Amino acid sequence: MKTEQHAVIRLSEYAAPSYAVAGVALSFDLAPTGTTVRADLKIERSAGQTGPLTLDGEALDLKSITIDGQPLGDNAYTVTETGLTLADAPSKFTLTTEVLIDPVENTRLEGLYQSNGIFCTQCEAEGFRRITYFPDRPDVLSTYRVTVRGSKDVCPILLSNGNLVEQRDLGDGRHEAVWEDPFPKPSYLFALVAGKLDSYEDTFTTMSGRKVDLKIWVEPGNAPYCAYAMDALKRSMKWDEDRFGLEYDLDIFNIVAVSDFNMGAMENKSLNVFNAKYILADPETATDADYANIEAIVGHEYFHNWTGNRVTCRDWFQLSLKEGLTVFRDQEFSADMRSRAVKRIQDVRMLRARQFPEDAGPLAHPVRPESYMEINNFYTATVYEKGAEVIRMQHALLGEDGFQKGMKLYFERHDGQAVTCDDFVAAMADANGRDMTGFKPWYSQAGTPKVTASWRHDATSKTLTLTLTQATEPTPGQKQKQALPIPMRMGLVGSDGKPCNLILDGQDLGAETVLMLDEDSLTCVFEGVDNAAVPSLNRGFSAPIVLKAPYSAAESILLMGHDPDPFARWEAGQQYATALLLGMVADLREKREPVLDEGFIAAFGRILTDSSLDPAFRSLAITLPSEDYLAEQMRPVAVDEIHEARQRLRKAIGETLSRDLSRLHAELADDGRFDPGADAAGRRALRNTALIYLGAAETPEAVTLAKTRYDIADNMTDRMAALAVLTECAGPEREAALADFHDRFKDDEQVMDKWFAIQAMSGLPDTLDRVKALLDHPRFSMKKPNKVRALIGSFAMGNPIRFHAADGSGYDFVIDKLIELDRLNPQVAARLLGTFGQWRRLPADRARLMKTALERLAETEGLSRDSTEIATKSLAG
Ligand code: B3K
Ligand code: ZN
Repeated sequence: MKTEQHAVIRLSEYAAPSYAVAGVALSFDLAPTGTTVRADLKIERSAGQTGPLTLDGEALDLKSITIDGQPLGDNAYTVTETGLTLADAPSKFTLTTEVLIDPVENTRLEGLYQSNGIFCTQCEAEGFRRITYFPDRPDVLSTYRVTVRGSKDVCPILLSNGNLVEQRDLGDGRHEAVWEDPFPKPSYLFALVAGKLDSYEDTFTTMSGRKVDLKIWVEPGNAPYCAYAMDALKRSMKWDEDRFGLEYDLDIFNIVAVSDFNMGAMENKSLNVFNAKYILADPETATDADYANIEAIVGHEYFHNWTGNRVTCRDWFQLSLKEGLTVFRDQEFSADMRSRAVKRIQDVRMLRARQFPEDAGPLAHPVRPESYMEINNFYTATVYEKGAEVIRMQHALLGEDGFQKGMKLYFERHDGQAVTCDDFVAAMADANGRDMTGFKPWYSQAGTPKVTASWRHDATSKTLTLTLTQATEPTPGQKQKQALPIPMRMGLVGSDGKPCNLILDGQDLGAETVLMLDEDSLTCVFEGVDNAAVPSLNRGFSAPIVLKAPYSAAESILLMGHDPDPFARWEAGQQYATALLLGMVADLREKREPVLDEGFIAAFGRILTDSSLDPAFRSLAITLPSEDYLAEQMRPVAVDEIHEARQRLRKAIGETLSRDLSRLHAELADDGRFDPGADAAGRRALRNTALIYLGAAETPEAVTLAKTRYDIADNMTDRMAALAVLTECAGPEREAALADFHDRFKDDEQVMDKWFAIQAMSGLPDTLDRVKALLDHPRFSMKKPNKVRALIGSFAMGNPIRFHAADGSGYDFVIDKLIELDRLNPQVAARLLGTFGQWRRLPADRARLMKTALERLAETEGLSRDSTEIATKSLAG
C-alpha cells in the first residue's frame, strides 16, 4: 500500500502562521466549466516570523500573479500540486492572482461546484484552496469583499457572506453583486451561492431591537416546504438569546438548501448551506424524525455563529472546540423545545451506536486528536458527540450558572480569535475559581472507560457498600490509560420502589448525589439503608462510560418501574433486554432452544400500558437494543444469532402483548390534523412501535393491518412505519406498497432517498440483488451523496444480516462501489469505508472475507488520501 505519499500532520508540530492576511477581495466570473477567480490579498509578515510565504492551492489553473501590480518573474515563485511559494516576499504587499477552476468537473463537492445547476461552495475543512491560493488554515482571519458576476438567466441570485453592498447590471446579459463581511473570518467560513433560487422570507427582531432579514433559498418550487425550517431558525435565535445571552450580529441571515452536499449542513458566516434534506419538509414528505433533525441542524448551524465563527479553532485538532460545544448547545435546544428525557435517551442511543464502536475500534482517537492524514476523516462521532459529552460533564460540574459564567468569560477573552480546547477549559475554570486541570484528560485520552459496580447490603449495620472501579482498554497509539474523573449521578431505590435518602459519613445528601470516581476505584458506605436497596447509577448518563452492574432480573424490573430518573428507567430495561438477548444468543450458538423470559415481557407490557408515562418515552422504552449494540457486547460477534434472537424476542413480545398492542394502536389514532410538535410525534411513535411489534408476529392480519395503514396514511411518519413492516414480509402487499410509493414520489429527490434506503435495509434474502438492480434506477447516481448514503450506506450500515452475508457478497459489493466512489468523492467514500474497521470483531471466516475486501480497496491505484487513511488504520489497528 502506498501510504508514504500522504504526510501525517501532528498537533505537536503546530506553528503559528508566518503571514497574516488583513483583507481579501475576491471576484468571481461564474461559468460552469471555467470560472475565473481573482484574489487580491493584503498580506503582512507576522512579527518575529521568518521563512517563505506558502499559500495552499489545489486543482487551480494559475493565469496570472502580481505583487503590488507588478507581474512576477517565473523564478520568483514555485507552484506545486498543493500550493504556491514565494521565496522573497516583501513584508507588506498586495498579492493578486487569477485562477481558472471547473465547477462542473468537481465531483468531490469541495470548493466551488454545481448542484442541479446551482453554483455553491463547501470550504470546511480545506476546500478554499480549491478556489484560490490562500493560507487555508483556521488561524488566518481576514475580512472579505466578494464580487460575483454571472449570467442573469442562469444565476439570477448571487450570494456571499455578510452584507450586500452593491448590485448592478453589466449590460451583456450578466450582472454582478458585491458582498462585504465585516467580521474577520477564516477561509473555511467563506461561501458563495449562485443560481435560480426561490426564497422563503421572514424577519426576526433581536433582543436589542435590531431587525434581521431571514431568507431560505431553495430550488424553484420548493419555497412552500420551508416553513418549519424558518420556524426552527427563529426559535433558535430566540433560544440563544434567552439561554446563552447571545444575539445575532448582522442584519441578514441566509440559508441555502442544495440537493448535493457531502454532509448535513455548513455554518458559513451569515450564509449557511444545507443539504436540502435538512430544510424541506411537509407532513406528506417528512417524517417526525426529519422534523426533529431539521430543528436540531438549523439550530446547530445557527449556534455556530458564536461557537465556531466569532470564536474559531486555532488548528483542526481543536475541532471539538466548536463542534462538541455546538452539539451540546443543539442538544440543549432540542431538550428545551421537546421532552428532555426523550432527547437524552435518543442522544445516548446515538452515542452508543456510533461513538462507542469507534472508540473501541481501529479508528479510535481522542476528542482532541493528535495526528491525521486527512482532516475530513476527523468529523467523527468522537469529536462531535463524545465532545458534547465532555462539555456536558463540565456543565454538570459547574452547574448552569457556573457554565454560563464560563461562556461569558470565553467570549470576553476570545471574541474574534482562533483558540484551543485548553482556552475553553481555562475560561470555565477561571470564571468559577476552580482548578479543572484534572478534567483535561477527557480531551486527550481515547477509549470508553468501563466502570464496574458492585454492592453489598448489610442488614445488621444497615449499610450498603458500593464499589465502583474504572478501566479503559488500550487504543491504537495509546497503550497506557489513566483514571478519568467520572461524575456518577446516582440514587438508591428501596425494595418498596421508594427512593432512599443517601447518608454518607453521617451526612444526609438527600435522594440523589454525584459521586466523583477519579481514581481506579471508589468505595462508599451508605448508612441507614434498612432494606436491600438497589443502586441506580449514571443517572441521565452523567458520564460517557460503559457501566457493568450485576443487576438481577428482579432488580432491573424494580428500576424499570420505579426509578425516579427517566433515563435510568429506560436504561434498566435496555440492560435487562441486553442480558436476556445475549443469553438467547448463547443458547442459539449451543443449538439450545432459547429461553424467553416472561417476566421481561410482562415488564415491557407494564410500560406499554402505563398511561402516566409520555408516549414518546414508552415507545423508546419498549424498543429493543439494536443488533449493532448487541454486537458491541460480544467477541466474536455472532451476527446470525443476534439477528435471530432479536427477531424471536420481538415476535414473542408481539404475540404475548398483542391485545394491548392492538388496543393502543386503535386508541392512538389521531384526528387527521397533522401537528409536527413533540407530543403528537410521541403518540405517532408509540402507535407505530405497536404496529411494528404486531408486524413482528408475522400474522396475515398484521400484514393486512400494515397495508391498510400504508394505504390510508396521511403523513410520511405513518406511511414509512407501515412500509417498514411490509418490506420485511415477502408477498404481494410489499410489492404493491413499494410500487405505490415509487409512483407517488418519483419526482421528489428527498423522498426517493427513503425508498432506496428502506429496500436496502430489508432483512429479506434477495436484498443485495435488489440493491444492485436499484443502482440502475434513473434517480440513482454515484455523484449524489444522498443517494449513495441511502442505497449503499443503508445497506452497509443499516442491514447487519445482509451486509455480513456468510459468503462475503455484501462486503464485495460495497467495496466495489467504494472503489468507484473514491474516484468521484473521496470524502463520502472514506466515511462509508469506516464500517470495514470492524473485521477483527467478527468470527474468523467473515473476518477474513471482510479483510480481503478491504485489502483489495487499499491496493487500488490512485486511492485518495481520505480512503488510504481509513483503510491503513483499519488494517493495522
Ligand atoms: N462544520 C460543518 C462540517 C464540515 C465537515 C467537513 N468535512 C457542519 C457542522 O458541524 O456544523
Ligand atoms: Zn457543527
